[in-house]
Amino acid sequence: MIFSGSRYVGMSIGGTWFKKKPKTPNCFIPDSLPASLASLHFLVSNDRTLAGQYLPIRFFWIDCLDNRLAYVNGKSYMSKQVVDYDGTILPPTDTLPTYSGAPVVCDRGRGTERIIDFYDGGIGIECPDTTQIRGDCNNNGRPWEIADAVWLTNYFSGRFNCDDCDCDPNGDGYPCHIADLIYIIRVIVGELNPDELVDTVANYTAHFVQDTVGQTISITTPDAVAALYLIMRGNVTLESLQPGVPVSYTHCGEFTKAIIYRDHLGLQITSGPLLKYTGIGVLEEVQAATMEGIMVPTVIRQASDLRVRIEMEAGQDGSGAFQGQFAEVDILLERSAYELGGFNVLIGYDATALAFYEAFEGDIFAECDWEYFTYRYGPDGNCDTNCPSGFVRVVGIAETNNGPYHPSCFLPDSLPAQLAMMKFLISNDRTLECQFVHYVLRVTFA
Ligand SMILES: [Ca+2]
Ligand SMILES: [Ca+2]
Ligand SMILES: [Ca+2]
Repeated sequence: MIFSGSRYVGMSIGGTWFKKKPKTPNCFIPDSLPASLASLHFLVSNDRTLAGQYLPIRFFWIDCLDNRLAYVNGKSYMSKQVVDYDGTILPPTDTLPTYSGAPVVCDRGRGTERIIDFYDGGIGIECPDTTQIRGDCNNNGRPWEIADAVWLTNYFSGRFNCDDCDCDPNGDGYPCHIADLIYIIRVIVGELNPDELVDTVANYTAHFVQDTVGQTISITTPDAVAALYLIMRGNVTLESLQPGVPVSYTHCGEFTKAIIYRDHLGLQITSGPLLKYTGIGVLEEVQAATMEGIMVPTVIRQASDLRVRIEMEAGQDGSGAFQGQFAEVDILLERSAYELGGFNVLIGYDATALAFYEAFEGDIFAECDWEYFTYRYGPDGNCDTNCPSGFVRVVGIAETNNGPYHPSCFLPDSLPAQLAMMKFLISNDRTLECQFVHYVLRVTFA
């Protein structure tokens, strides 16, 4: 049955009525094929009974001159055969109208040859409105098929232009989560029993930090994560930094959608570097799942939140440090998206005005039970006049291999936190007197 039809005509040279600016084509066939002859735009009905159906769009013959290609010398070509959208060859008919190509009656015209293969196409409606049966993501009435896992994979890869997805194989009430994909895959391969509902969420949180300068994303998780789904705003290219665990991704509109998962080896994703990317993108959403198909809560932070400051101990408010006396300068952690494993800072100062005396552990050591602190001062490196005249290197490490003792935290509950404190003796050289003390006291990261 014909619901509607359309006719499209193109010519390489227009008729003589194109008076304004006669144009001639610069080629009659593009350098590479396939090439688009024309583009058809349709509005797809939102009738939900169409969900999951395929809507064919076919060539159609009303008379013998339909569906022809013309050669530049005027010769005209017509259909040899017609292949339908599902790959079947449509059997020729004797009469018009027909979907099956020009019938035999059309062979009478001179200068025509049957050499064209026509291939029909169409539009697949891939997005069911609702999923009634648990595990039946493609909504065809048969749950736990491989096709259901493929459907869900395609949903994550953004191959469907669908906002709606309410497929919830693991039954935790959060539809279309990466945990659902893991769950359905493991049910299909016989590793999980679909009768057991997942009615819980993991009791730990995976933290993600995007470093927009280094263009990396890292993960910190206290326990196992088997799979991740990430959405970045912006089209970026991604490379996995997790040994043996690949990333697959697609560009979907202005977003990049990525799945990080190694199915058959059961490799887990561990704390550390996760992804390297090129291009401009902002990590907007991460979903995480365990191997049991349980959802893991996630938190995203930007690495630009990391800030370390050398305190302006004197001079900023007009008060000066007294010459011949000690002054103390803090190294503060003002912002951090990371739990820290330690720090190693190299500080430069003017040794003609300041004599380094000693460095102390900052409050973070007491508050978090950090385990190692050291410092060293004096010449550092061979940079001669390019270097400051004084150096202090200050090192703190949260965890050392000292048996059952572990730090109680890697990041204090509140910031700023004091990482270290440096004590200087200020020269009593009177030529320094009344100078801007904060200039004399200038202490910088080297
Ligand atoms: Ca199904
Ligand atoms: Ca779910
Ligand atoms: Ca330890």
